[in-house]
Amino acid sequence: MNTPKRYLITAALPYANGLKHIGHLAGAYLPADIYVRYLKAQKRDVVFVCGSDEHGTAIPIQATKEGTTAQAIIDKYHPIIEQNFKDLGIAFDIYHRTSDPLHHETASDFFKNLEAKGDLETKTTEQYFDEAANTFLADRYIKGTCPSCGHNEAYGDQCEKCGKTLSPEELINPVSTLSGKAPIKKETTHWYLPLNRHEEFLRDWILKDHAHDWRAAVVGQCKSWIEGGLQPRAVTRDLDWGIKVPVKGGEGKVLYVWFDAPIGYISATKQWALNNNKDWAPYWNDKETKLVHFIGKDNIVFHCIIFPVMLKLNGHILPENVPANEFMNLEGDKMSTSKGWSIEMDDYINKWIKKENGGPALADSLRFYLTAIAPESKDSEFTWKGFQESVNGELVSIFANFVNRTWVLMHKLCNSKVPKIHTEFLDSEDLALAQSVKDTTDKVTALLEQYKFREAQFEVINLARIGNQYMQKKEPWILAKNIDTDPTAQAKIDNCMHGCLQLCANLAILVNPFLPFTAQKMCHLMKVVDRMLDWENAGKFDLLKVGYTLRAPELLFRKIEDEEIEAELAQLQANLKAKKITMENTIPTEAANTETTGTLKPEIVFDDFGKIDLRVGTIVEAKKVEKADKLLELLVDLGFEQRTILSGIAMHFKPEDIVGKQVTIVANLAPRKMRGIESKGMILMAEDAAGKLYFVSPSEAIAAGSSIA
Ligand code: B3M
Ligand code: ZN
Repeated sequence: MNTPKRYLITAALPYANGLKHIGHLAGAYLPADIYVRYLKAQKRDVVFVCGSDEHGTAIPIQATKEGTTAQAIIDKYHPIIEQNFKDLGIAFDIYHRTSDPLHHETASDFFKNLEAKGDLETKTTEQYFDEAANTFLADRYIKGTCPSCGHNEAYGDQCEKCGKTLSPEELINPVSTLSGKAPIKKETTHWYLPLNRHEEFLRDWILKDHAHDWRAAVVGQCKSWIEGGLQPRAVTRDLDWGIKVPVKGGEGKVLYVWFDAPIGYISATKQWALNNNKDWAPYWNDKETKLVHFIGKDNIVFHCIIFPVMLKLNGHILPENVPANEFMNLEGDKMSTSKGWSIEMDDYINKWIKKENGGPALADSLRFYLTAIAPESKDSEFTWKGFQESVNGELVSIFANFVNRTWVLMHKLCNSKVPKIHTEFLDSEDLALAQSVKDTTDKVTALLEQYKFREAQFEVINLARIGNQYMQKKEPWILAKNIDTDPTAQAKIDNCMHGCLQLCANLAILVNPFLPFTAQKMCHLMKVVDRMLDWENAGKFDLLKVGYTLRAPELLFRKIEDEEIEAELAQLQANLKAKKITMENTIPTEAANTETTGTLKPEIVFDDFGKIDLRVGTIVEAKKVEKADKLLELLVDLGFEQRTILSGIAMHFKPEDIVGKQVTIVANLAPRKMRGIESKGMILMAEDAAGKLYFVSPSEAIAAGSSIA
């Protein structure tokens, strides 16, 4: 493996339109930070850039919600997000912002250059225009019925119910969210990046060159984009918030946010260079730079297809890798700030870190669990119980316990000093311990180079586990009892404690990328300077000098208590309810009406309906599903059989209140497994405009299994 001359590491620029949650943290920022800390410990030349994404419709939309201006929104959230990252130990070299003049200039120049070289095309099309508001409508400003699932609050770019990507043209009965009126079509001219011209380049670069070193899911997504046929992508918008289109004919238009945002990585590097008296150019132009983008999977196409084409056209280097993560869910459901189902970084910091028994150790506790369940190859799930188990079972019982026992015993049995080695008494276990340190170092190094952070962290904890086993075998406390009778006892104690201390020093180095606050605290205990954490020291067994006095023991982590977890779970439910109420209160009346009276799903023929087998069922048993707050597990009698059906109604009904109820069942729905339980069928519910649920029941009790048609 050739060591690159320098590294430029980026983490996706978060929209400064609100607080960011721990799913974002786990998706891009934490893995990027681990990688960068590792590279810096390796003394590589590395710059880690990030910043706020302050353009796009997300910002003015939030401004409308909060009754303020777009500028006020970014000025509110940019500093909070920046501070949140700091408190969680995410150590960017610069946290820039795309509203900065330097960025406007950089993105403008970029656009002008492509335009001048003929790398962009213009095209005139008809787009939705709101006559009342006298403005073209960005995708997010148009709502209508989803052609795919019938949800009547789908946006012009996506249906949030079924997740389908849409274009405004696909919406049935579109309305403008600005005026509530149906928009008209009007001609407008835009600039396009003709991706179709670069298909061969993308095929070669991704599907050939990087088919094996990029994550399979990343290559897979790129492949389906390329094979689906690449189309020219509009890179300008009719909007007044953003970077003005800097060429003739661009009046009243701005650059598309996904055109300017990734250029933000370059502007951030420029600002970093200015701050540090360095040259930014080699980081983006020299082939010997290794560029790596850390992102979540929803950003893959922008970082692997669109931005690389832009980079190539503007004469820059291409990313060496884009280790995108899948999503992290929360307690059985997708994380979503707008729905109230999430844990904001800001909340976690206030509740856990900035509390009396909190402190930076609690930042590391979160970092630890998020890496332990990192969604590197598939979606994963954060649960508060899992957090507790992970912290108590591994950080406290294994890692902190080993360090603490070592410190306590060293003070008690070795006079608070690093004891010397008595070579004549070294045995195979002592040698094996030193070998484990070397082996773990090699493994962790290789895993980090391959972006396998989850496994790498596991290996570090495993080394502490090995330390515990070693100490358990050696039993220095038993040797201490025989010190008067056994002349070899002190020598054996010394050897054991010497080994444990050197192991601790190595643990500090290896854990540093993952748990930086802990590594600092360990340096403090060992009375060593940061330099000891240099990666080149890992694997060495003489890091702590014989005779050196060490500080008194201090606990590295505290246990997470049951009550704390219960409080968090209750809070989550409360947030969900609160959001639901505010959302209901903010839905405009017109939209609320369409929920109950308005638009229908696309027409179906009788045969479509005939495929559904609806039956009357009687609920005979109901209980909560463990770790899934929304689900009830029901046993439903259909006359000819009883079957298990899971239903997402736990927030609306108590199990004991619904036993005996007759309900409508979709009886021939393909079975689905959730939470390890197979659900066979679905219960139909009616929902009123306020979100209250009702069973659909026969008017009088009838035989279970009766069919409905
Ligand atoms: N702001 C979307 C997101 O936060 C977008 C990323 C920009 S990265 C250049 O997921
Ligand atoms: Zn839909």
